Amino acid sequence: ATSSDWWRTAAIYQVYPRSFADANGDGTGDLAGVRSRLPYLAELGVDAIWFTPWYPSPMADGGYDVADYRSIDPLFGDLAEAEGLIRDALAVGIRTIIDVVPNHVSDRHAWFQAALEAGPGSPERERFWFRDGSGEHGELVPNGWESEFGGPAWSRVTAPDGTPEQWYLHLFAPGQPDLNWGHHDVVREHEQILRFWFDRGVAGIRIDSAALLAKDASLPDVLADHDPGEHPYVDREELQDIYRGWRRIADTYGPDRILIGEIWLPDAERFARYLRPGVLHSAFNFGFMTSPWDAAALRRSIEETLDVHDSVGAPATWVLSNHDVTRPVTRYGRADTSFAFETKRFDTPTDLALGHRRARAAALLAMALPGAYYLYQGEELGLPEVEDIPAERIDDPMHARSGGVDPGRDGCRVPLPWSGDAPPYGFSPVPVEPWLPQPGTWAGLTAAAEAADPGSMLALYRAALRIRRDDPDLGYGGLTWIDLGPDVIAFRRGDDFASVTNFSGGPVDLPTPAQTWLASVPLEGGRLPTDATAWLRLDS
Ligand code: TEU
Repeated sequence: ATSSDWWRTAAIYQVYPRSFADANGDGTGDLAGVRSRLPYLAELGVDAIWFTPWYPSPMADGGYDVADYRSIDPLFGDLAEAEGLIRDALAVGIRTIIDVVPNHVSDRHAWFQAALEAGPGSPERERFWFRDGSGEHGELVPNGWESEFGGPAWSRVTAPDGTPEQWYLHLFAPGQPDLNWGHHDVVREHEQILRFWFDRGVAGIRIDSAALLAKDASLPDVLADHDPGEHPYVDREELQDIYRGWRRIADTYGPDRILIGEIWLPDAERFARYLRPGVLHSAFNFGFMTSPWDAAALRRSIEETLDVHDSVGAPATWVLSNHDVTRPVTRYGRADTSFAFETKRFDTPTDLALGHRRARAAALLAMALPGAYYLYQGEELGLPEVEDIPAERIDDPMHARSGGVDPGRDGCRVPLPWSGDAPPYGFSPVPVEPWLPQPGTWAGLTAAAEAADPGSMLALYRAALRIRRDDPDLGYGGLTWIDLGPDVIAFRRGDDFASVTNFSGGPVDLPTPAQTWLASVPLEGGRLPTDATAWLRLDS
C-alpha cells in the first residue's frame, strides 16, 4: 500500500488507555505506559493505534463523557505527552487515531455548565436538547425516547433553589447530554476540534455513535418501523452533509488522514451511504463480529460486506472485538454463539478451550479478508471475558442503569496482564490494585508468557500480522471463493495465497498442491481439523 492508502489494508490496534499499561503506579493506565509499550506494538506488527477517549472526563461512561476535547485527562498525562506519544509512535511506524465523541458531551463540559446556569430560554441551552416536561407541572418526560443504558433518555434539571425545571436529552448516561447538531456552534466547534488534532499529527478520527447525531427537532416518538432516514435520531439524512464537511477538512491535510465511523445499522445499503466518495473513508463492519460461529452465516456476512463496500469503492473492515462487546474467546465458547449484547450473561455454559480454538480460527479468517483489520487490546493475548467482577467494583453505566441485571462491559476492560504470576501482572510497576480487579488465573496469559510460547495466541497474531503485511496478495483487493462444501469457508487471494476455515464436525482435506503457511492449530495427518483455519501457499 502506498502511504496515502495505508488505511485500506491496515491493522489497527485499539488501546483502552485506562487498562493498557500503568507507568505511574496509580492502578490506572496512562500515556507513559503506552509509550513504554510501543516496542511491543511495533513487534506485534500493527500500523496504527486507535485511542479510546483520553480527554478530561468525569468517567461517567469510561471517558465517552468528554469535558474538554482539546486536552488529556490528568489520569493519563497531558497534551505535551500525547504529542510526544504521537511522534514516538510514528517513529516506529505506528500512526495514531483518536476517538471524537460528537453526539454528546460530559455534563461537566463548559457548554453544559453554561447552559445550566443561563437557564430556560437562553441561547446556551440551544446547543443541547432542553425541553419542558409534559404533565401538569412538567413532571413527565418530554417524550418516550429511551437511553441506550436503560430508562428514559431524559433527566430533569434542578434549579439552584431546589425547584425542578427543564429536562435535557441524553441518549446515553445522564452525564452525557446530547448536542443539538442543528446549531451552528456545534458544527463549527467540531470542525475546530478536528483541525486541532490533525494539526497535532493524528492520522485519523474514529467517530463515536456516528449515526445518532442528527435529531428530528419535533422529537416524535420512536415507532416500531421507520422508513430509511425517517427515524427521529438514527441514520438521518442531515448526517451526510455533516460528514461531507468533516471530509473536506480531513482532505485539506492529505489523503492519508481518515475518518472512521462507528455506525451500527442493520441495513447494509444505508450503511454504505456513509462510505460514498466525499463522505467517510471507512466504518466499522460489525457483521462478522455479530455473526454466530456458523459457516453459512459468516459466509453470508462476508459476501454482503464485500459487495456493499465494493459498491462504493471503500475498503471493508474486520472486527472481532472492541471495548463494548464480550471477548471472542468467551463468545465463541458459549453454547449459543449468536451475538447479542445480552449474551454478556453469567449463566451461559461456556467452554473456554473451544472458544479459544475458534477465536484463533476467526482471527486468521478475518485477517485474510480484503480490507483493514481492527484488534482490541488483549485480543492478541486471547483474554477471556472476566465474568466475576464483584458488582461493587463494576464501573460501567450499563450495569448501574440496568439495576445490575446486565453485567455491563467492564468484563472486556480489565487491565492487561504483562508479566509475572499474580495481579497486577506488570500492569503497574508497583503492587497496587488496578482500577478493575484482574483474575488470579492469568499467569499463562501475560504478554511475557505468551511471547515465550510459540503456540500462544500472541505468537499466532504476530505471525499472521507479519504475513499480512509482507504479502501483497493480502490486504486490499479481490477474493476468489474456493468451494470445499457448505461447512468450509475457503478463498484465494492473488495467485498463490489461500485461506481455509473448517466448521464441519471433522477434519477436511486441504486443496493441493499447497503448503501450509500458518495454521490456527496443528494439522492432523495433513488434514485441517474442525474449528480451525489454515493459510496456504499454493504452487502456481
Ligand atoms: O457506542 C455506541 C453504541 O452504539 C453503543 O451503545 C453500543 O451499542 C453499546 O455500547 C453496546 O454495548 C459508543 C462507544 O463505543 C461506547 O463505549 C459508548 O458507551 C457510547 O458510544 C456512548 O459514547
